[in-house]
Parts: sequence; structure tokens; C-alpha cells
Amino acid sequence: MTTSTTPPQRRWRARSLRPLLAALSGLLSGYAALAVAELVAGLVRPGTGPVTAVGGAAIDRTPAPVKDWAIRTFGENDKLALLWGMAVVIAVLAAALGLLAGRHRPAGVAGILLFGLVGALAATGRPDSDSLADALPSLAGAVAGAALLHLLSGRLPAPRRADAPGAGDTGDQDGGWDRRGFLVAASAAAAASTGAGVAGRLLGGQQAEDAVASRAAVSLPAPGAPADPLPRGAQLRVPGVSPFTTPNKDFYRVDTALVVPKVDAGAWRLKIRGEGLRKPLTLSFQDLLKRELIERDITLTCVSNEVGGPYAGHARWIGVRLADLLGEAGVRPPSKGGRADQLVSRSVDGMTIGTPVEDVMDGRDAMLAVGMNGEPLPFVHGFPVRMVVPGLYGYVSACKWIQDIELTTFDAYDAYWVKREWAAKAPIKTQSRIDTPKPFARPAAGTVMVAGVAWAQHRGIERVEVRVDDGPWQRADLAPVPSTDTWRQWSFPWQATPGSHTLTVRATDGTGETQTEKRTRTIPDGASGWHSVVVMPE
Ligand SMILES: Nc1nc2c(c(=O)[nH]1)N[C@H]1C(S)=C(S)[C@@H](COP(=O)(O)O)O[C@H]1N2
Ligand SMILES: [Mo]
Repeated sequence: MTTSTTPPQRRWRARSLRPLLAALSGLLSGYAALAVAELVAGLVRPGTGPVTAVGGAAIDRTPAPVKDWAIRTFGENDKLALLWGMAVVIAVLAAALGLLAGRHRPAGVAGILLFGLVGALAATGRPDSDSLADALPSLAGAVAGAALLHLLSGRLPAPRRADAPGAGDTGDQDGGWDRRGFLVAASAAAAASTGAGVAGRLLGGQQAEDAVASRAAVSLPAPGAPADPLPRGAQLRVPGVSPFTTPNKDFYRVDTALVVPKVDAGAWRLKIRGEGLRKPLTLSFQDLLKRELIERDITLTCVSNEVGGPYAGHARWIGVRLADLLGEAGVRPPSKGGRADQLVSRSVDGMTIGTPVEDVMDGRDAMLAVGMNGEPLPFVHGFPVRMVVPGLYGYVSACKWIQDIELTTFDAYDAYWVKREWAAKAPIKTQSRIDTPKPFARPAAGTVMVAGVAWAQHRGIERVEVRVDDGPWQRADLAPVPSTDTWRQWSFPWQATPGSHTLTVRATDGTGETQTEKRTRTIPDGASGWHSVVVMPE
């Protein structure tokens, strides 16, 4: 290397670049660490990389009020927001470690190793982790990142004397900067990291490809017990009202999965075990398809839905009656002397959901669903199999990517959300929502169609009433419904006068109970209260 002719001016410039290059070294080392981790995760088990692990661990540990806030603020982009937030934090930390290594190399290097340890702990602590091998991606990434930081921070321009007394120019030129060495190492590392990251993604992607192929190959048999056609008029012709059947692509999504599980239906098995079974069962996807399939209209709602909120959707599900399966296996509901009162379902991503055995076996159409609106379940909605139980909030019934059912008791086991302040049992509360007019709409005075949906799954909606300002409650017209398990559309022709008016809605369920005015939070067992909107006819 010929550095002997470097003019002093250039030496000075190189030195003043030092902090920048140190930060860059940190960033590159962080990038290399994540890329190598991704590669190893692709080899060991996709989804065990540090970002997914730490993000998942953060989701698991988010206190309920913060999670509620995140859902309110970011809606279904909550996970995207989390990933971006993590990207920014990781970049800042990596640059900081680079700067630290520039001042004290072992400290920066140790910092990277420490973060690797955090990733490893997060990965092995996830509910779906059953092997210490899940720590490997983070550890391998950290070692690679630490080695690179060690290498790069040794090739920085020497510090200004003032920065590091005693260190620095020991007669070498160009500010002591092995510029070529640094650039070669940095660009080689960047290229290798990108290669490792891409390779890791491809490896991890192979499993996803198998899953995608297995889904494409599914053809759902015609259900032995098809649903009746929707009654004529179930869908109102009022513009602005939610469609009776929610298209799959518009169906709300609520889950803790940072990366959507992609399960290969061919390799999928469901275990059913626990108290009261004659012997444990293992079922394949084909085993399920060979049984009699029922097709049912069931509306799903989330306990995190605020009054007037969007987390409700309706689909026509195809699946296997859970009560039949359990009955054949010898399970009896508590009312018939069975000891197990809780059915715990577990998903491939470690979610646990507890459902009352009594509800599943009381004659309602609780099912292991394989189809949603005429197609195999979309991946985000639980392919290949999920549970659906009419009348219960999703977090106590609707396990997606299900792979295990255990019969136990509520005394013996708290499921995921129950450990996090939510109620162990949560029948859906009667709710009604004004879909149109929208808040602060300015329709022309005269007849304005007020319309929306009301739900009280498995009890049914018997009456919906609308109130204008402080006026009397007036009955809305109810659309027909296929069963008590679905939401019900309603409409009310309002003779609107100019000015600002508050419209309020309330519903009465099939047992005759009217929706309470009392406002509660979503935690612990679902929001209650009346939905109202302010409208300003002109
Ligand atoms: N595996 C798994 N299943 C899950 C969840 C989850 O986080 N993980 N969330 C539950 C909740 S809270 C709801 S409301 C429903 C939502 O189902 P959807 O996303 O298909 O609308 O799924 C339930 N099943
Ligand atoms: Mo939910």
C-alpha cells in the first residue's frame, strides 16, 4: 500500500471522518448480524431470527392498555408500525455501538454480543419455542456482527490526539487510516450480508412455498350440510352499510403473529388429547375433509372492538363439527358429567385459547373450519384449520393455525390472554353500529336513510331502535337473517332537519335484553355502550 505521500490536509480530513465511519461500521455490523441470523434461522427454523423473536416477545409482554392503544392508533398496521419502530431503534443502537467501538473497541464488540444474547433469550422464551436451537440465529448473528465490528473499527482513521490521548499517529500516514482496507472490508461485508440475508429468506421461503402450494392444491368437498341461501333482503340496498358477507380480503385481522404462519396442509396434524378422551386422536387435513362438512354463516367479533369499531366480520364457513369429533372420542360436557370444562387450543405459533367445553358441545355450530367464503382459509385467517364458535369473542374461541386441542379445566390452566388481564370466559356482548351516515356527514335535509348492523351472536337480534337527539326511541326496520349466529342489518328512514343532530342506536337480543348504555372499556371482556354519531343535515 502506498500511503507515504498523503498530504497533511487529507490526513486531517480522514480523521474528522472518523466518527462517521465508526457509526457506519456499527450500522454495517448490525446489518451483518441480522443477515447472518436470518441465514441461520432459514436453516434452523424460520421465524426464530432476532427481529421476529424480540418483536414477538415485545407483543407478548405489551400490557393490555398499551396494546389497546396500539390497535386504536395503528389499527391493523400495528405490526408494521412495530417493525418500523424496531428498524429505527436497531439502526440507532448499531450506529451507537459503532461509535463506542471507535472509542473503545472491546466495549462496542461486547455490546453486539449482548444484543445477540437478548435476541437468543427472546427466541427461546417465545411460547412456540421448544428447543434451545432457537437461540442459534441470534448467537451466530451476534458473533458475525461482533467480528465485523472488531475488523472495521481496527481500520478507522486514527483518532485526533485530543480525542484519545496516547493513541493515534504512530508515524503512519493518512491519519493512520488504512482507507483501502476499510473500504474493501466494508463493501465485502455489505455484499456478503446481503447474500446471507437473501439466502436465509430463500431457505425460510421454501417452507412458505410448500404451504402456498398445499393451499393451492386444496379443493374443498361439497359440504354434506350446506348452508341455506342467504334470505332475500339480508343485504340492504342502502349505500354505506357494511356488506352482509365480508369479502375475505376485507375481513378484519387480529392476532399476535409478526410473521403470518405458513403451514403446509400436507404435513399438518391436529392432536386432540386430555381429560375425558378414550384415547388421544391425531387428525390430518385429509382426515378432516373426509368427514361430513357443515357450512354455516357465522359472524366473528373481536373483544378489542370499541363501540362503533370495525373488528367484526361475517363469513360463510365450512368445517367439521367439533362436538361430533369430541363426542366420538368420548368427551362429555360438564353438564353430562364430564370433568374437563375448558378446551385449550394451541396454534403453530404458540397461541393458546381457552373455550368452555359446555359451549362447544351445547348444540351450536362450533367447528374446525377449513373454508371461508368458498375458498380454503386464507393464510392470515388460519390456514389450514381454525376454530370458529358462534357467540364467543375470537380470543376465547377462534384459534387460527390450530394444531393441538387439550381438554382440561379452567382451574388448571390460564390461556394466553387470560394471563394478560382478559376474562377467561367472554360471550359476545350485544352491540349495534351506525354505518351510515358517517360522523359529521352533511346530507340534504329530508329523508335520510340511517342504517347499520347489530349483533348478539347465538342469541340473535330481536329489535333495533334509533334515537334522534333526546327524542323517543324509534324502531328500525330489521333485515332477515339466516340464523341467530350472524349480525343483522337494520335501517331507519329519518326525517332530517337542518342543523346538528346526534343519532344513537341500541339493540335488543333474542332473550329480550336491551344493550346497556353503560360504557365500558374493551378490557376485560368487551366494550359496552351505545354507538352514536353527530350528523349535520343542510
Ligand atoms: N393463532 C392465533 N389465533 C387467533 C388469534 C391470535 O392472536 N393467534 N387472535 C384471536 C382473536 S383476538 C380474534 S378476534 C380472531 C380474529 O380472527 P381473524 O383475524 O381471522 O379475523 O382470531 C383469534 N385467533
Ligand atoms: Mo380478538
